[in-house]
Amino acid sequence: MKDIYVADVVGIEDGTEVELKGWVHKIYDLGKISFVKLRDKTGIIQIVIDESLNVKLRLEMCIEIKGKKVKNEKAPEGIEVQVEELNILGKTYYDKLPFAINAGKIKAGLETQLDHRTISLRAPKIAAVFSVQEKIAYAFKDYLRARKFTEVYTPKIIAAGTEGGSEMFTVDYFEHRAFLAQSPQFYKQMMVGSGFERIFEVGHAYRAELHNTYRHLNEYVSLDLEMAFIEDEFEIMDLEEGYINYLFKYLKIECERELKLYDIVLPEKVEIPRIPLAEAQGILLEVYGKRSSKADIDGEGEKLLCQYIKEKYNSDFVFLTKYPASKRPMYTMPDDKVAGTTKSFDLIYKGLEITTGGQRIHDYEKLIANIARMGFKTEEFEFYTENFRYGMPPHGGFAIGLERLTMKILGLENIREAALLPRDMKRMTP
Ligand code: AMO
Repeated sequence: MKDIYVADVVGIEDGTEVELKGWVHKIYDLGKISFVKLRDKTGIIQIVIDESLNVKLRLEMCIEIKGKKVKNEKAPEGIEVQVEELNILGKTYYDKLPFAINAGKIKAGLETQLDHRTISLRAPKIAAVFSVQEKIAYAFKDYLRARKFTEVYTPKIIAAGTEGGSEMFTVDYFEHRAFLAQSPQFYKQMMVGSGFERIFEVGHAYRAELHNTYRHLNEYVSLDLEMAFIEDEFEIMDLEEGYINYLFKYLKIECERELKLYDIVLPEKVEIPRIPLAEAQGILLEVYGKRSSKADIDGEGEKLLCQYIKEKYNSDFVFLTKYPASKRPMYTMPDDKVAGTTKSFDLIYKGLEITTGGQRIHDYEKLIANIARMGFKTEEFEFYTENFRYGMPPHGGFAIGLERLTMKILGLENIREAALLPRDMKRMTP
């Protein structure tokens, strides 16, 4: 077993014997003596190997060493380990590494890096993306647990789509046709009605979208929540704004090293402007001469709008509210105050939609009428609507795309960089 990690060595008294295990990151062979960088999940440390040990190291070998921690002003962090014993735990079997991972930025293109994902992930800067991502999900759970939310795990093999008929992967399920869940939408609402009141789920979602873009994946991780007894969709936006503030504070403490690697300074406080979609479309037309389709803002529009919001409100985020009913799924609560609109919203962050949310229809008869109005067969949704016959509380929720949030926090250009093992139209391996 491993007791000490590289990052722990800084705090250990000079002259102490340490045992470390990790990978050979870099080798400077000076003949009589070699300076080697040893890497583990917490960092990189210089180790000094005398030729008398008679070992032939190669990059990425997995090794264990025993040695003395000593000060050396010339070494990174001012410390190194003088090796007394070295064992090779994992040999290497390559002619040439697919690309160098010890020279700062990887020079290979993204597709090549993804072809060899287990190698590119060894580069500390790439691995840092996933430390941040893990903390984003962790903070989501922490924030919600402190507010009486319960974590649930809902099925990903489902009988009917939630977000409209298209974009679903089909699965042979014995003698039936099933689908991969586009979202836990129905189940999160059902669980709220079953008495959980407040639930969240961090799980995979599947979209058979024919989009091979910088912002689409065919499998992504969704940070979902649903909450009962709300007054309106603004409470849901308050909750999300609270999470973003909690998250940024948390990342500043927990991911200081990772944020530094990406040169990211997160704001101290986030206050998110809330603008009805129609007003945002007006701004785009007036300020940028950009026309939008009737019910939406396209990718370019999202970017321009964020530029405007940044200049006017100094915010990287904006909530777009009051989406037209024609653009929202059948579970969305209509807004009776503004004809044709709904109590739903999107959250745009640095020019990219990262969230959809809103209040849902909780009245059984209204929901059935809406399902029928949208041209669906109500009997196919009985498994979902049944609960609504037995007293459904007013409720709402939202979902954040984990990879999109990670990507925007770290300033990455392509969503695939924020997916551990991305699935897109052209990629099913590794
Ligand atoms: P929506 O379909 O807008 O809403 O999805 C919610 C969020 O999930 C992320 N997302 C994606 N990320 C990567 N690749 C994709 N192909 C992809 N599709 C969606 C985005 C998006 O904002 N049930 C509703 C949520 C709700 O109302 O609670 C839903 O799924 O960040």
